[in-house]
Amino acid sequence: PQPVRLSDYTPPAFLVDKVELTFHLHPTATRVLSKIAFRPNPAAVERRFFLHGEGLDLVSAQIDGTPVTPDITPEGLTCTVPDAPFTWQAEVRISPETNTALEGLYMSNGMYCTQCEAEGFRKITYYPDRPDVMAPFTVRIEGDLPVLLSNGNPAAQGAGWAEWHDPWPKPAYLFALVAGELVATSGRFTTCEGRAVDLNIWVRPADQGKADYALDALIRSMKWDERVYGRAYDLDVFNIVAVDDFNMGAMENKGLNIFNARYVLASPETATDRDYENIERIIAHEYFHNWTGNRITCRDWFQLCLKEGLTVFRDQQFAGDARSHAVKRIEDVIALRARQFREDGGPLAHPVRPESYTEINNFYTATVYEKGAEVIGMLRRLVGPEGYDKALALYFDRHDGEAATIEDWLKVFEDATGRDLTQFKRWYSQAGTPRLHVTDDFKDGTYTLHVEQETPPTPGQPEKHPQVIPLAVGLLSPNGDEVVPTTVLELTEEAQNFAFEGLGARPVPSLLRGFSAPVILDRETSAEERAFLLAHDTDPFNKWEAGRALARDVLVAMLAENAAPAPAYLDALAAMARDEALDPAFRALALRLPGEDQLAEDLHSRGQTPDPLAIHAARERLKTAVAAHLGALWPQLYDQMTCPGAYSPGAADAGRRALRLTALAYLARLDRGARARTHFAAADNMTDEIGALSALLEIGAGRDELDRFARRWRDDRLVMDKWFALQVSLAHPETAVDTARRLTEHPDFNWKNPNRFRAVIGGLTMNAAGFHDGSGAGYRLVADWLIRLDAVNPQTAARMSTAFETWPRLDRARQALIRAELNRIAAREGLSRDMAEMVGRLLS
Ligand code: DPP
Ligand code: ZN
Repeated sequence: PQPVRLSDYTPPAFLVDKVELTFHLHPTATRVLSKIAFRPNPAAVERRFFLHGEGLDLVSAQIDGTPVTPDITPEGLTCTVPDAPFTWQAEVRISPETNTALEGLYMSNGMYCTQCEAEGFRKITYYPDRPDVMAPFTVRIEGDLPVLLSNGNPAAQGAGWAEWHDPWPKPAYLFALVAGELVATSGRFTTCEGRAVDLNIWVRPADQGKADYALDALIRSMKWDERVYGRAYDLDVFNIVAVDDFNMGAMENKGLNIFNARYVLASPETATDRDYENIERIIAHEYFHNWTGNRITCRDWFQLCLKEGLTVFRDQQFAGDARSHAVKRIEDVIALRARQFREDGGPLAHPVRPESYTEINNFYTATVYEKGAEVIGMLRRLVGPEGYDKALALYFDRHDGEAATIEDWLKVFEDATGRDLTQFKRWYSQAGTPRLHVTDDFKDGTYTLHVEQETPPTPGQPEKHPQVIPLAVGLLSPNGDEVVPTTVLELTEEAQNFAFEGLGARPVPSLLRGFSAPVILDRETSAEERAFLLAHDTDPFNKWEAGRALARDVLVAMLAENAAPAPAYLDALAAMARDEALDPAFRALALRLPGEDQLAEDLHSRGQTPDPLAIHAARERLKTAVAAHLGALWPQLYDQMTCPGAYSPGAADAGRRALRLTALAYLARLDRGARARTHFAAADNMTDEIGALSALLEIGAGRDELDRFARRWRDDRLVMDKWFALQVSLAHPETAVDTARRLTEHPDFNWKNPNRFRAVIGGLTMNAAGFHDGSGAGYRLVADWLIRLDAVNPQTAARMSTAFETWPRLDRARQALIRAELNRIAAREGLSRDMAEMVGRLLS
């Protein structure tokens, strides 16, 4: 298939004024009747009538009531039409039950549901399936199921049928339909505009009672968007449905969000603090899309970051307000580095706004989402919070009801603030993570920072140009006082100097505060300076960053010289862990060592070839040394960090549990898991249960506990996903591949369920040392399963192929092993477009 290019965009030939759909549901023979009012688009450059359609069985078609016989291809149909408004009618037949790709209309455990973003609607009926064609939809569903849902407001219903009307013009990717035996957790919300909205979270009867937290998160999201962005909800009902088989996290269909069940269902016994946090974040994310995505949508899929970057930025703001901004920022940056920096540094690097794709599903990436959000954070920092608010108000005002572009978005900022964003726009077109090289000097009371920026070449982009980089800086005096509070320096050139005058002594710089730009900071500095910043920095992000850099340097030295961990680091860590002025959640984060994959990346960026097994071994040694050095502190923290009263998933208690379980994990290295076993046996919530089990698995224990866990949770799919994932991801490197293989033979390994597949196969790819086993057995197992899954669910299979994106940084032998597996996949007959594009990019 030919790639689609941004530069080839042309406006649609026909616009749609109205869509009426009727569904006669049947597992293998659903009939879909469509009646669509088309009119020629005055802005069109050509007049060809083309409707997308894939895998549809066309029963009949009419134009203005007269039967027609269109020309049908695998991608859609064409037909001669009047050069004036006309009505298209068609009947197609589809088979939801055999739709294993989980795109279009499919069935999940007897329930009908849909996923149309990006291009799934064309698997439901013939339609101009592109986001710049927006229309109001009326939907009638006929089916022998108690709950029948679609977008918009309920219009009428009776036994075995229901009608829905969505007055807001929308692109087809926001269409949704659900039919099943479902029960609702309901609430009501009155908007600031006085609209009473019925809220329902629909789950299977067996999951009743597990949607209270999701409902609470939804109400808080609605309030927050009114208060912070002035955006109110615009329909009389808001429905959310939890589905077991789902390729992604969730989907923002207008008025009918569909969620992967793992991001809706929670009870203290079955969900961890992390699950609660994810539910809160994703409920908010999908709700916020109602304005940033639905009311204002994307002109074409190249503009995906327009809705996703902005909506991630908004959900991050929301979560920071609901919890702790400092802790949230640190967690977001850990994730950004782990996923986006990794992507940006490898063969899959692409700009936040890509310029071509073969399969758009392959571009729902960390770069589009997370780097897209960072770009908005930088914009806000550059124009200030008030400038940002003015620009956003103008954006909603000017583009409501439209399908917009990144150019529209930036123009709004230029018009609202008067700032020229020509150079800033490079953040959308240039791939790769910029590196900042910083040196400094001090003379006659003047401290000068010399900053150079450089972005390495990425596929298709050999040459890079300087970007606008907001560099937030503070200066500390040698006694620890802040002498220059946070100041934002604006880098625009390849090399620039910034002087600070009138200082009494050489200051210690705190650079890139709050991680003010998604860049890699290179600066030679001493362990003493890092320890100083860990102790004194007033910027919580940089305080954490100093500790992380110290840990990384210690690990790099341990790897190079087989050295013992530097005592200065261990002492600094102990002081921090003991500091009761610090938030427990922050302390837990600071006690977490950099991940193995992160260390591999750090070594690679220093020009070394990482050895995954050596990294694992060094990190284990450091953990044991930290455990021993801070010895008596662990039982103290364990005793202090209890949470009196009933379980609450709020940030305060979750932070205490995180610190307590960190202490428990270190303690397990000293008492061979004795305390962890007691803790597991006494646990009355899933956070404690998983925390204790992880602590045991990490030291090679926990067999009995795993068995007990399985007996207890056998019937709970989401909890059992944890059981599958944990034992693979925490397996000893030598047994990881065998553990994964054994679990694929488990009777409950339902590999067509994306969550279960990700638990086992994804769990293996997350066990860095196990996955990269020198024999290549890990690569082979993952490739075997990707081939198998690709035949039934290309989207999820292609997504997981990113596990191989780090091959260029590995040693020759591993490179050859991975390339052989990728070539083996590439040579398969009948490979999906999704997977073919991914392996092609990975190998290029
Ligand atoms: N648009 C969805 C989301 O990011 C993904 N399909 O929320
Ligand atoms: Zn989204």
